[in-house]
Parts: sequence; structure tokens; C-alpha cells
Amino acid sequence: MTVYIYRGGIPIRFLNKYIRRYWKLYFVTFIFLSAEAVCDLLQPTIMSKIIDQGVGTSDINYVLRMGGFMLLVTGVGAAMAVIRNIISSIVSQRFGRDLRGDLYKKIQNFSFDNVNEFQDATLITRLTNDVNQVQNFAHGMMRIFIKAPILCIGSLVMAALINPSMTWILVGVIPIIVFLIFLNMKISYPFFIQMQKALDGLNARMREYLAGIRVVKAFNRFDYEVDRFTEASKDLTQISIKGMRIMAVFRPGITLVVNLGIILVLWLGGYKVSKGEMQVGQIVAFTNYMTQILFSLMMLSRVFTMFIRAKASASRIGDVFAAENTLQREEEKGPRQAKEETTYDQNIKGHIAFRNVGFSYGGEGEGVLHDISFACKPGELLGIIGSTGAGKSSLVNLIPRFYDVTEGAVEVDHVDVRDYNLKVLREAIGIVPQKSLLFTGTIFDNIRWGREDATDKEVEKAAAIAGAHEFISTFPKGYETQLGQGGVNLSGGQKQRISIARAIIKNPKILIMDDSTSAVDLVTEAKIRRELQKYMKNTTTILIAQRITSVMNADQIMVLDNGKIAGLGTHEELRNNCDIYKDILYSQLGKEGFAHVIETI
Ligand code: TTP
Ligand code: MG
Repeated sequence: MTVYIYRGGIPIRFLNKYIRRYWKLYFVTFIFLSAEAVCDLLQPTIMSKIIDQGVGTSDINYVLRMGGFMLLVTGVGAAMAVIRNIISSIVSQRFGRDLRGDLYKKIQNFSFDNVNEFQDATLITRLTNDVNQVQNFAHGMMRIFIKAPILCIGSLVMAALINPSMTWILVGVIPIIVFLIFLNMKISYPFFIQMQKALDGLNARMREYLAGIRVVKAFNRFDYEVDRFTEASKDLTQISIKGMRIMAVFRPGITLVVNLGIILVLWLGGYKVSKGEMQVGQIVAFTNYMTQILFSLMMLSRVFTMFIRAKASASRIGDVFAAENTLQREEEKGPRQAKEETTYDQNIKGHIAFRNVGFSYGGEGEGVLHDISFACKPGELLGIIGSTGAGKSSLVNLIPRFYDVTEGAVEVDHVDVRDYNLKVLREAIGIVPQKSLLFTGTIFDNIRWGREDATDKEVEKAAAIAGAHEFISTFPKGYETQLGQGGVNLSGGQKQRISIARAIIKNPKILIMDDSTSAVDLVTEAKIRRELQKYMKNTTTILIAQRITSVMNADQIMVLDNGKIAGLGTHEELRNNCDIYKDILYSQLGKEGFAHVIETI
């Protein structure tokens, strides 16, 4: 499979856009942060003055005056923090919203190959958890980023102003702390990446389990599923514990170094006080500055941890942004006929031709289709029949360009599908996929999903052609019946008929029905077929079926075997010339001897 993922480097250039959008507000928070930091820096000095000049000399007026000033400084600092918090929350939430939205849009544009490459579960983690990590970092930056360095350097300066002779203790301690933080970062980075991967694994397990919960119940495979889940969960736990263990060593290590420094200050300070070179208040202020330095470095290390996680997450998000849509790439080459402005009605008539088409998933391996050539005139009905895995679905998926051919060409109205504007091409095609997929909402919404501006009457008409109107009418709420996720509250055949209605309401020029009536009884199927023939006369229809009775009346029938055309012609022709067709016919007519009767209902 071709790899679209940017494996080297960190594709986090996508962040520039948001930086451009929000830098002004960021800047405002930085101003507030700086003011906050100055307020914090003033406090120990004021305190030392209160102790040495107020308490030391029993000057109660001085204590009150300076106490009031200290209160004011604290108050201003708090006010700044509140405003800054409000701004930073708003900015980070908006940033998260924008990023999620853009990512979602990008995924919407993915080709099937792209989706296969990433898989749903990792896309979900990237959309939620990874975006959160980046958002947390953005928020953290606004809370800490400027404040920590100002606090750190400011404390150093203020401490030096109080007593230059003891500043060397700080100068000695800080590099050790910085080194420890750096080491911590370096060691824990790989763990955070692994943690994110383990989370992916867990999500994938959960998703698969929830999607298949009915099968799991039916087969009583709880233990098996629980084991698989436990394993994924264990992976995440182990890797998280490893990551946390590193933190558990480094955090106390840093505190220890600072505390050693404080002991040194107290010890040396005590000595200096006894010699009359320093005052008690100055020592209090000095140790206070020291803890502020510790505090600011701890904050920095928190930002760095956040940065590490955010960087891992950002590069995973970047992978999604960097993934090239295989189909779009073709489009950029310059379409011969960009039919953006014109509507399909005037253009596409529904002629389909395959010219020596070869296809393999991801462009690798043996190939699923080999040398397929055929043509359908507008309004014709082509039936495709063949054993499972023969490549029927793969063949029809090439027409709306869900995938591109590896060899040859698929043409619609004598123009290579790769030369169409994708939107125009797909607008002309109605598809009933092999696996009916309905959305949460009413039946009405689901049918109208095929064409947004369809009226109530048109929805009913489409449902009637698809043989769905009857059963919908028996529901107490009719078309307003609410469907669960994936249409769980409908039977297989009911779902199929609603997806047929959804495809024909588009009034497409090309209709593809991939085994769409497999769950519908023979009588209803024959009825749907007749309705389709009546109302979709001008639509080229490709009908994939398992039952020969479904395709017997087609203008052409293709027998697909192992990715090759084993027979192409009318029922009469194939019955005489194609062995595989004969086999299928006899095996099915044996079982369904009444088939010809059904045809006449
Ligand atoms: P299909 O084209 O799905 O076969 P089919 O539609 O004829 O089968 P059925 O009647 O069961 O619906 O698959 C052909 C081959 O391609 C098969 O060997 C599986 C493979 N394949 C992939 O590798 N990736 C895919 O995404 C799909 C859909 C199929
Ligand atoms: Mg199929």
C-alpha cells in the first residue's frame, strides 16, 4: 500500500494558521502574565522589609503601611490572573474548536485509501484526545509560559539585590535543576508517543466490540472479548506506569536539589546574621525567592511535559493534515473537463465503459480485477453475477472513483472518470451499497439524505418505487419514525429498501445496486425491479446479485469469476455459451424451481 503518511520530521506546520489567528489575544495574556509575575516578585521583598524594618524595630505604623501595600499588590496580581484566565480559556477553547473542525473537514475529504491507511479508531483518537492535548498545551502556555521565566530570572535578580554574596547558591542550583528537567523530557518523550498508540489500540478494541456486540452475545464470546480488551488496557497501563515512574523519580529529585539549596541558605544566612552581616527578614525573602525559582522551574517542566505530549499529538494530527488525498492529487493535474458549474443533468447521459481495467487495492499484490472491458449504453441494465470475492463490489466502486484503476480506464460518457470534477461525477451516480448504512434520524431524513431539496411527495414516490412505502405506512409514526444508529430498529430487508429509496431520489443517471435486494423476499424483489424498470428508464443501472432471477431480464449480464469476465451477454446467450453461468443457473433453479413463476407475478 502506498504510504501517504509523513513519517520523518514533525509536520506541525499546520499550527501556523492558528497562531496567525490568535497571536493578538495571546499577546494580551502575556502582558497580564508579566504583570502577575511582577506582583509575585515584589512580595518577598515587601515581607523582608516588614520583618526587618517594622517588626525588628517594633514600628507598627510601618508594618500596617507596608502590609496594606502588600495587600494591594496581591489584589492587583489576583485581578490580573482572573482576567488572564478568562481570556486564555476562551482562546484555547476556540483554538480547539477550530482545529477539530479543520481536522474533521480534512477527514471528510479523504479517499477510501486514506481511510484504510489510518483506520477509524486512530482517526477518532486524533480528533478527540490528540486535539485536547494540543489545546491543553495552548492553554498552559497562556497560564505559565512568560510568567515562569520572568519569575525565575526576576527572583534571581531580586535575591541578588538583597544579598549578592549568597547568589552563587542559586547560580549553582539552577543549572542542576534545568539539567534534570531536560533529562526528564528526553527520557519520557518516547513514552508519551507509545501511550498515545496504546490508547489508539484500546479505542480500536472498544469500537470493534461495541459495533459487534450482537455477534459477541450470539456467540457467547464475552470471555474472549474481555481478554482482548484487558490486553489492550494492560498495554496502556504498563506504558503509562513506565512514563509516570520516570516522572516519579524526577519531580522529587528536583525538589530535593532546591531544598538542599534552602538548607545551604539557612545555614550560611544564620552564620551571616550572627555576624551582623545580614538581617532575618532578608533570609526569609531569600528563601522565598528560592522557592519561587523552584516553583517557576516546576511550572516550566510542566509546560515541557505538556509540550512533549502536545508535540506527539500535534505530529499525529499533522500526519492527517499531511496525508495526500490520492484522488485530489489527480485533480490537481488539471482536469480536461472541469464541470463544476454545469449540472450533471445537461451533461452526463449515463454511458459507461471499462477499457482493459486492472485494479488492486493499494496498487499492490496480484490484483482484484484483470482486463475488464465492457460498455453500457444510457438506460441499459447490466446485471453482474459471480461468487463472493469475485470482485463485483470492487468493479462498481471504480465508477464513482472510490478507488482509481491501476490499469486501463473507466469512462463515463466517453470521458475518463479521472477527468471529471469528483462532485459532478458523484452527483450523477446513485449507489445502494452492499451493506446498508443508515443514519440516526427519521426515515424521511434518511431518504431525503439522497437529495436535500426533495419534497415530501418525492420522498414518498422514491419509497414507493423502492418497495418501502408499504411497510413505512404501517409504522405508527410513518416517515417520522426515528431510526437508531445504523438503522438498528429495522429489519435487513427494510434497511435495504430505504437505502434504495435514498439512491433513486437523486434521480441519478447511473444507478449502482450492490446486492441491494439480497434480504428482500422474491415477490417484493420482483416488484421493486418492475417499478425500477418503469420509472428509471433513462438511468443506466448496474445490478449486482446473487440470484440469477434478479438479473435474468437485464440487457447484458456479466459473469465475473476471480476478477475476470467469464461471460458477457444476454440470459439466452450465456445459457448456451457460458459454463459458469450454466452451473449457477442449474444450481439455483434446482433450489428455486419456482423462479420462473416469480418472474410472472
Ligand atoms: P469484492 O469486490 O468485495 O468481492 P465481491 O463484491 O464480488 O464479493 P461479495 O459477493 O462477497 O460481495 O472483493 C474482491 C476481493 O478484493 C476480495 O478478495 C477481497 C478484496 N478486497 C480488499 O482487499 N479490500 C477491500 O477494501 C475490499 C472491498 C475487497
Ligand atoms: Mg460485494
